[in-house]
Amino acid sequence: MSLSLLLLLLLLVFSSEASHFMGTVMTYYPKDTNADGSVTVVLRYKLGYHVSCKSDTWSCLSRNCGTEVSIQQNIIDSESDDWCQKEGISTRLVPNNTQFQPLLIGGSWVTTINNIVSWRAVTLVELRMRSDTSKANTSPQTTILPLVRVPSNCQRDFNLLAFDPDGDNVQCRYGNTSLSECNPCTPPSVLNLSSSCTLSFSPTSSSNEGVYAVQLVMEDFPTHTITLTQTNGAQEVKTNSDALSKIPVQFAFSVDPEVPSCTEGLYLPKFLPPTPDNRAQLYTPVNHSLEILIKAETKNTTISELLFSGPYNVTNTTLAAGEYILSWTPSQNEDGESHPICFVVQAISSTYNKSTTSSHAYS
Ligand SMILES: *[C@@H]1O[C@H](CO)[C@@H](O)[C@H](O)[C@H]1NC(C)=O
Ligand SMILES: *[C@@H]1O[C@H](CO)[C@@H](O)[C@H](O)[C@H]1NC(C)=O
Ligand SMILES: *[C@@H]1O[C@H](CO)[C@@H](O)[C@H](O)[C@H]1NC(C)=O
Ligand SMILES: *[C@@H]1O[C@H](CO)[C@@H](O)[C@H](O)[C@H]1NC(C)=O
Ligand SMILES: *[C@@H]1O[C@H](CO)[C@@H](O)[C@H](O)[C@H]1NC(C)=O
Ligand SMILES: *[C@@H]1O[C@H](CO)[C@@H](O)[C@H](O)[C@H]1NC(C)=O
Ligand SMILES: CC(=O)N[C@H]1CO[C@H](CO)[C@@H](O)[C@@H]1O
Ligand SMILES: CC(=O)N[C@H]1CO[C@H](CO)[C@@H](O)[C@@H]1O
Repeated sequence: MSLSLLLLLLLLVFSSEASHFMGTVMTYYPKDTNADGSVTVVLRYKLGYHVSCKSDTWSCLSRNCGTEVSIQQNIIDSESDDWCQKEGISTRLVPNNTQFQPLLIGGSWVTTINNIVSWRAVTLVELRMRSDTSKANTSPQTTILPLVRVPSNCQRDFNLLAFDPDGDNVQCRYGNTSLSECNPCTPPSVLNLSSSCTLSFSPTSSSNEGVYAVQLVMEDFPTHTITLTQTNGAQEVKTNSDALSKIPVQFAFSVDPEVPSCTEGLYLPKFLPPTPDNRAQLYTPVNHSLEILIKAETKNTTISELLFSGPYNVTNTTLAAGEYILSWTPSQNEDGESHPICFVVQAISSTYNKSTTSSHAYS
């Protein structure tokens, strides 16, 4: 393979210095509700950037996001010359359980192919007490890599991680420009989205190759009618067609040059046992390390690396080409929580310079 040619190809795609944003995801977990009605909530977000990680912080759309008790940002993983992804963990104390909306605004996306002007993402944090669980609502849990790839000639379905700790029904839709959920929200022409959070790509002509911005909104719907109760006693009924919270799921999607074969295991990596199934749920007690063994093979390309997104402190170990271990040890303050992890294995060849296949797992 030729690294210089590969870099050239990428430089053509990402031409502008200032255009570096490669998406975001935010999820939240409520912690304690205090005697005075104030609530502690942990917001976790991912920020994706082209080449190297930058610093950006979320602001507040609805002005009642409370006070930030602690904040930390750490780099999760990066792919040389392509992307870097950070995780931010912001613990906030809000005076009551009224809804609030964290907002992320900034400069340019890494691509302008679908006419995105600048980045914008909004989360709706719902913390009112649910009648079914007697707890504050938790958002859907998901994560994604900053850059997802597909060869232009291959049919692929991407089943995004979509898990809800409250047992709610999780649905996806594209962001809506009139709701100011992105700026603007133009969906990529090359993808079809199902409400169950599957993105389908159909083979397309090479003229559609390039990097697209995908700006989704993920929402949780109760499976039956529930009541939400505010600190001051006010109540609201939510049926199974009312979204409770909403989170942004934004990433770059690259339609790459075609491969000679779309069969997994030839040019595109194929996962082998004991790699966990997509959307598998794994369990580990606090202070015990969870190890995910990943194996993949290709016949006509060389596996180059494992790329992942998940909580900071997930570590990867390379056992051999195509054999990796991801490990993660949850801490005491993550007890009882679910955290999303996703990964892809990437391969390189002289005829087809880059390819990925993806899978996802939970813990
Ligand atoms: C909740 O707190 C916000 C300030 O953060 C305040 O504006 C609002 O009136 C309070 N709501 C209730 C129901 O107490
Ligand atoms: C976007 O939101 C507006 C305002 O709520 C609504 O009227 C419209 O139907 C939504 N568009 C889509 C595509 O859902
Ligand atoms: C999306 O779905 C429509 C209708 O099923 C189909 O005609 C179209 O080719 C699909 N587009 C993509 C990019 O998969
Ligand atoms: C986990 O480890 C921490 C620090 O070592 C300790 O304080 C805590 O009690 C441990 N929790 C459990 C459930 O073992
Ligand atoms: C893949 O490589 C094998 C040899 O390992 C070769 O026989 C086969 O033709 C190649 N397949 C394609 C689609 O190029
Ligand atoms: C990462 O692990 C270190 C050492 O176990 C711990 O002190 C730190 O709090 C962890 N950070 C996060 C964000 O989980
Ligand atoms: C699809 C693609 O860009 N292929 C290029 C990969 O690199 C080789 C050189 O090693 C080029 O010849 C291919 O065109
Ligand atoms: C984020 C992380 O831990 N990445 C490491 C994965 O493994 C490769 C090879 O062992 C390292 O180079 C990365 O730093």
